[in-house]
Amino acid sequence: MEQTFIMIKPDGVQRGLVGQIICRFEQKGFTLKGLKLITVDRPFAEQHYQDLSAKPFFSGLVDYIISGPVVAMIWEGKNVVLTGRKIIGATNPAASEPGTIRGDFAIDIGRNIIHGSDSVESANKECALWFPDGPVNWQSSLHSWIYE
Ligand code: RTP
Repeated sequence: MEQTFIMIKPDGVQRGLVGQIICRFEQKGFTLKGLKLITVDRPFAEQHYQDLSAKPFFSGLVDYIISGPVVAMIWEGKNVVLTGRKIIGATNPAASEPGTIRGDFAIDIGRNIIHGSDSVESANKECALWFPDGPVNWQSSLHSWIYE
């Protein structure tokens, strides 16, 4: 089953949105396979965002991500990478639809409260980077009530 990496950024944690964000993924039917509250250092944040290292906003983005604890998660489910991105909404909250996490809770692109992997390939890389010991191996008893 597909997995994705989701991170509640420092602003989401500071604003007390952790519960509401987790709730949206749970309500959809996805399964939580990894969860930790962690403050990362600059080299780790630079590694996570290495594909964006040439962007003008890169150092501000890294400052933002290391500014406080983040909630790192692995979520599992059918099409969870793409559906997770839809639940999160567009990168710029100004363009995010109401009903999405960024559309409901954020205003500025540089304070958009959550990250979600943008492809299965990035998801696998990011899950391995943040959870080197792998996901928690458990099977939800709801499986047959969610999938036909
Ligand atoms: P994320 O990686 O955080 O899920 O966001 P994303 O795929 O939707 O967007 P991406 O292009 O990968 O950008 C990563 C994060 O960088 C910040 N950003 N700032 N100032 C700017 O123009 C700008 N553009 C992007 C955002 O926090 C974005 O989520």
